[in-house]
Amino acid sequence: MTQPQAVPDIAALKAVEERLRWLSAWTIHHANHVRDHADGLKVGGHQASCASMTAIMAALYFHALGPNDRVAVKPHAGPVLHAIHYLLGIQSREALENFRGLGGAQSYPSRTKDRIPVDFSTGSVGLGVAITAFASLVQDWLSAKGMMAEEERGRFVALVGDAELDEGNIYEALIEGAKHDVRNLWWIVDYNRQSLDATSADRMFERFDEIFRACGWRVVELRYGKRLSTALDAHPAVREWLEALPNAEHSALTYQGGGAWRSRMVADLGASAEPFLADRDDAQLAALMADLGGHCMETLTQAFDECSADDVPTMFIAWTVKGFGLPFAGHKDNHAGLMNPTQLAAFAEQMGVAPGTEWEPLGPLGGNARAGVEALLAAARIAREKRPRSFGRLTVPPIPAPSGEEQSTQAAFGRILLDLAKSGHPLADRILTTSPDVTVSTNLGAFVNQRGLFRRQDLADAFAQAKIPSAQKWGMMPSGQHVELGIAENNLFLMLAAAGLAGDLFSERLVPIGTLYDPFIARGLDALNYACYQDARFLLVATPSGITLGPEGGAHQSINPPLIALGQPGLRHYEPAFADELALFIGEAFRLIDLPEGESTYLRLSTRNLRQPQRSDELWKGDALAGGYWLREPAAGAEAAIVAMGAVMPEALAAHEELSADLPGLGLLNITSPDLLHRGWSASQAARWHGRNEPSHAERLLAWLPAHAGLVTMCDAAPASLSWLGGVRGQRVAPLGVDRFGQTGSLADLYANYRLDGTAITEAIAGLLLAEAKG
Ligand SMILES: Cc1ncc(C[n+]2csc(CCOP(=O)(O)OP(=O)(O)O)c2C)c(N)n1
Ligand SMILES: [Mg+2]
Repeated sequence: MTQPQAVPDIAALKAVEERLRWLSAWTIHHANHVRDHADGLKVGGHQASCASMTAIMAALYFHALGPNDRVAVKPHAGPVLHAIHYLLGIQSREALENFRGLGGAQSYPSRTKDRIPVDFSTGSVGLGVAITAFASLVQDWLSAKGMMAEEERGRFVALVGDAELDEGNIYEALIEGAKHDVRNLWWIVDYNRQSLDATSADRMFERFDEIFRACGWRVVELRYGKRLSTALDAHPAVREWLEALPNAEHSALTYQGGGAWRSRMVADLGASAEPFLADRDDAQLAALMADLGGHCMETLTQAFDECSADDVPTMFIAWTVKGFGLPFAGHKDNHAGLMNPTQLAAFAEQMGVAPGTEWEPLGPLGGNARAGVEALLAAARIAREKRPRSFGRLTVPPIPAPSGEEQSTQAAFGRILLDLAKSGHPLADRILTTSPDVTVSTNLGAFVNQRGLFRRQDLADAFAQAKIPSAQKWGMMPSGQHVELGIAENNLFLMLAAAGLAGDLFSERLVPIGTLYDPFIARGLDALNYACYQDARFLLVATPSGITLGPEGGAHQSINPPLIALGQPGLRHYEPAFADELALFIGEAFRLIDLPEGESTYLRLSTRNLRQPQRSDELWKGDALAGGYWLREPAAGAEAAIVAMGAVMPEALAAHEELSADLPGLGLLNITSPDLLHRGWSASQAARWHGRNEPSHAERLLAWLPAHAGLVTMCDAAPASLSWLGGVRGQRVAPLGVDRFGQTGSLADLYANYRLDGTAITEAIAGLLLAEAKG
């Protein structure tokens, strides 16, 4: 896997760095100052954040990276990534001219929206860093099973902002990675000591290395470039002074330039500064003081070469200047700073770019310099073309519903996975299960007993060896399929994101299944959104859910996840009431994982045992997959219907039976996915504007009832999950659901308390009919 490194052509790499610095700054400038934007909205971009990284990225992409290596680029250095691909001939001038415009290069690198190969989308800081650890773990999982050849393995690199290091999810991933002995990771910190608002706090300064070392990482600090390092070696007093300088002052002096450095050194060091300052004019002094490790090509290439031979996870702390070489270098307000046209013109002149040649990839380079750069571009080993996505590899076996008169969806889930594990079907070998310390309590245990826990080296189950009876086999092995995580839900979603991108990253589609308690989805919400944004494909099983958890605890009762799912693109919510529905949805979720136009699935399950329905046909299935079906069909002209979802179905059925005596023809609509119904409803309205007039599934279902009919919607979740159904045909709604924080209690007590019982349904229907009579 490790690549023999060519001797770096430092001059050519420096020339590439200058091209990247120019092109990234120009792309942003063009979007803000040259292109028309009639709406007057700020376009923005981060010239300073880019300039801080151009040397690091030149050294990486044109020297250190191998063809299998994958990189998560700090979001605000996106223009540098585009500039790299522009030099390589993969990015078009048109896309750069349209930077941050519709269809143009995206503000932040996007796997799905950019035309260049983006290994990991970034944007929400911290997540791009952490996902590399999980991608590396997935690589180990695949190769331990012979699904990946040794020579296909790569390294996972994250380019990290120093303020990004404040994101807690990085440390959750660091800890999880250490437990799994994760390797082949490079996290390269652009240590410019500036954040968005200001300069970074000094107190954490030089502490990060200790944290990483404690987790088994190698830390390589690239503090000074060769020239500055040599100069400081000769002047230890200056070195000592410089190293005691607070971040804010260092940045301010960098911004002020050589004259300020000089007077400050004289003021602080007196005569001992003189030998250091002699023979250097202000411009030379400023350049010397900015010769930090992250800008020195010799330092960078040497450090990368030295760490290329092994797979030890490595943190590089590359000291840099934010806005290196730009007029606002070091200024604390430079994060979103843009050069004005005059400054840009001066910068262009300094970079040798003649007016009218701004988009020339190699610009002013001539003669030997051009030849050297062309040779570098030709030799760049990182994959250059966007890889095709890998779909259509899985055959989904039939998923039979577990038998049993009374079942909970959670228990049925465990049995379905167990049956799959035992079936020997090839799909089962591609299932990667994962859970943040709730494997047993979410019923994944039986699958894990069959298929084992993943670990690169065997680790026997000490309890089993000692013959202590236990329902759980906890043996770990390379062939194990379950990745047990610590209790950090962010990590669960990052793991699902990485495994859900296995088809794209490693050309091996996996079936990732993650379980957690429904309320804790909120804990990892940004990471879940991040996974969906990248179009990672997985199955998320959330259980237990709602107040139906009963005595097990108010704090664990989830209320709003169906609403979260309703607003989350790329994630389909199904909430089955019965085991056969669940089996249907699991099969569908597997198909969706492997379809180009598919998506991920979220199943909201319950621990409540429900009497299973007797089915006389399979007609319900199509409707259930589309979001809902009539469990009890209404009679023509029925005045009302109960519209219920999930675990509260027994109350709905009982109320239906009781009320039918007085209200013959009362319907009971079983909602299996408010998410799909809503999507279909709004999509069909949009389609009408394009001349297509197809009623949505929600419209078709509700068209069984007259427009004046009333709906009692009920779910063990926020009532708004279903109450919107009244808007579909203008039918009146009495919404039942949970709109207060829950508490412990027996189901009967809780349902009565939260108005999810038969009495509440009867009252709600009476209210609707009364209102209709009055109206
Ligand atoms: C989760 C999240 N919070 C806030 C932001 C807004 N933001 C973008 S960059 C940034 C500061 C980054 O500083 P640093 O990581 O040091 O990067 P630099 O630009 O200095 O290289 C912030 C707060 C974000 N993108 N993501
Ligand atoms: Mg910074």
